[in-house]
Order: sequence, then structure tokens, then C-alpha cells
Amino acid sequence: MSRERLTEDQITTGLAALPQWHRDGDTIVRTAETASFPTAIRVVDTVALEAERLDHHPDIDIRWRTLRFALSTHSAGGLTELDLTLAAFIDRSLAGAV
Ligand code: HBI
Repeated sequence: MSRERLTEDQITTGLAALPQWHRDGDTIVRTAETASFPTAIRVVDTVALEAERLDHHPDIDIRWRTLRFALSTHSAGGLTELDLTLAAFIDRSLAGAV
């Protein structure tokens, strides 16, 4: 998967399919309230395995049941297809956990 920095148009198009995420400069961010702390940790574990598979890792903040994910491609200095792909995976992992 490409680590080429996305254009503004590509980012806008990509975020249209990710309504739970918002742009913060070169990062996209999502928070979610999960059903319980163990549920939150299970989501993080699922995401961690996919992050390893993609060799692309989110910043994750865990506060009781609230998870905050932040994605950016550090090596590209901005957003890439990897960020959008992992964001969609995180959304799927959260479905049924919130
Ligand atoms: N995760 N978010 C993010 N950004 C990167 O540039 C990155 C990563 N995980 C591993 C990784 N890069 C390695 O492929 C090396 O580029 C460090």
C-alpha cells in the first residue's frame, strides 16, 4: 500500500467515507466510548494486530471506556492511503463495541 502523501482532494474524498473522523492538520482523529474497559482493550488488541500486519501504527489514548485514535504517516509527513485504510478498519473494530 502506498506511503505517498495524499493530495487535499484525495483526503477530502477519503474522509467523506469516514464521517466519525476529523482532520487535525496532518492527522485524522476519532474518539469512541466503548461498552466497558475490557471492551476497549479488546478493540485496541484487534487494532494492534492489524497495525502490525500493515506496519502502520496509530497513536492510541485509552481513558477507561474512551478510546482516541490518531493516524498520520510519520515517514511521509502527512496523510497516506495507509491512514485511511487503518481508519476504516478501526471503525469496523468499534462496530458492536460502542
Ligand atoms: N506508523 N503511523 C505510522 N507512520 C509511519 O511512518 C510508520 C508507522 N509504523 C512503522 C513504520 N512507519 C515503519 O515502516 C518505518 O517507516 C519506521
